[in-house]
Amino acid sequence: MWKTAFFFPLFVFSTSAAPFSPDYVEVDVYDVDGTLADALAKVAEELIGSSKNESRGMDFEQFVKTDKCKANIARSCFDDIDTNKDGLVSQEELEAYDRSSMQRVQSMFDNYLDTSFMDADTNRDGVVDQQEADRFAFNNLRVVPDENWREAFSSSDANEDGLLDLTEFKKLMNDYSNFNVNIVQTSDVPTLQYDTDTQ
Ligand SMILES: [Ca+2]
Ligand SMILES: [Ca+2]
Repeated sequence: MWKTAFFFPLFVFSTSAAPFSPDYVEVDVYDVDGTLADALAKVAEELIGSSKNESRGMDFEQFVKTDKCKANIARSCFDDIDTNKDGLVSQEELEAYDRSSMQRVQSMFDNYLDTSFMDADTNRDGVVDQQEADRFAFNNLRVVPDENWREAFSSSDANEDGLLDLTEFKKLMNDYSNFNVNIVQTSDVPTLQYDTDTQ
């Protein structure tokens, strides 16, 4: 019976490391029990260990290749996404980042809608009437306030009082492009002012 431990080098190529940069793993072929099965189990353990990085996420080099962020900001982008600071970007971290990016965009859009509502409500009575909406369409959205636009207005007026509160106005802003509205052509605009009083 072999009693002397016998070592041999085993090269394990880690998929997350740079190409052809082997990890050196020392394996005792005959461990305390002297069985090859145990030694192989140990090898398997090492291999699983070395592939763990792959399931835990991308390192910086792999991240750059995904073009998730522009090259000049890739480093700070990577650090932002890597919230647990383990030097890897996991699927969960990527999803969390995408969610927060979406929220940022959504909140910018919400702010834009709030500001638009204030711009549209020129008499400051807290609602946008047809005339205010028409003026806003022409001056701010470059949309012709024709029957298509007015149809969009009516369809957003949930309580059918002829006025849009903030919620109804937001619906109009989200939906009006589905009503085949016409875009103001530059030749149609002798002046940037549109005044429904003269209509
Ligand atoms: Ca108003
Ligand atoms: Ca209404």
